[in-house]
Amino acid sequence: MTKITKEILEDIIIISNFATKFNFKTMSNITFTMVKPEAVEAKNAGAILNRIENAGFRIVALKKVHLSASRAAEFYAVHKERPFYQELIDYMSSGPIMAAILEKENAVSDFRKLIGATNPENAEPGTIRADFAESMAKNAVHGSDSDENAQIEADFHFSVDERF
Ligand code: IDP
Ligand code: MG
Repeated sequence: MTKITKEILEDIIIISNFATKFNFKTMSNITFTMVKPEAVEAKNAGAILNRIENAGFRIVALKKVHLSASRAAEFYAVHKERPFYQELIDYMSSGPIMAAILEKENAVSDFRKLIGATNPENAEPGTIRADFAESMAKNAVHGSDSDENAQIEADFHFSVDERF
């Protein structure tokens, strides 16, 4: 058996710190999205995912899932004081969604640009919401608003062995 000297131990610590930093950097280049119920129902999920891939995002994880009201309430808990909270829960649990983790440099901000403003009337022409949203509430897609929330939202929907 090799004896673990102080030098070897120091090397192990350096390598492990590097691995943590590298992993952290890689993981911050993701965002989380959902194709919302009305867009799935309208058979726009394929077209929307195609736009996302064409914009340079890589699909790390993807699934079709029907959220229960309590799962939707938990996901949107940050909005619980807002007047549209109940409407949002009812809507997001009204039918299946497509949930996905997406990877790209500057994933969060680039994805917000790709989807456009929350209210489709204010969304830039050519954005996903400008082209597919029905209304402020039924606005076709979700996109994380920060790296931290992207991690939380990705973890909410996907286990580690569902990511590739
Ligand atoms: P975002 O999806 O662009 O980040 P948020 O302000 O985080 O917008 O709101 C979350 C979701 O809640 C929106 O995507 C939309 O579906 C819904 N929502 C936001 N504002 C309203 C509203 O005034 N009426 C109804 N639904 C709304
Ligand atoms: Mg938001």
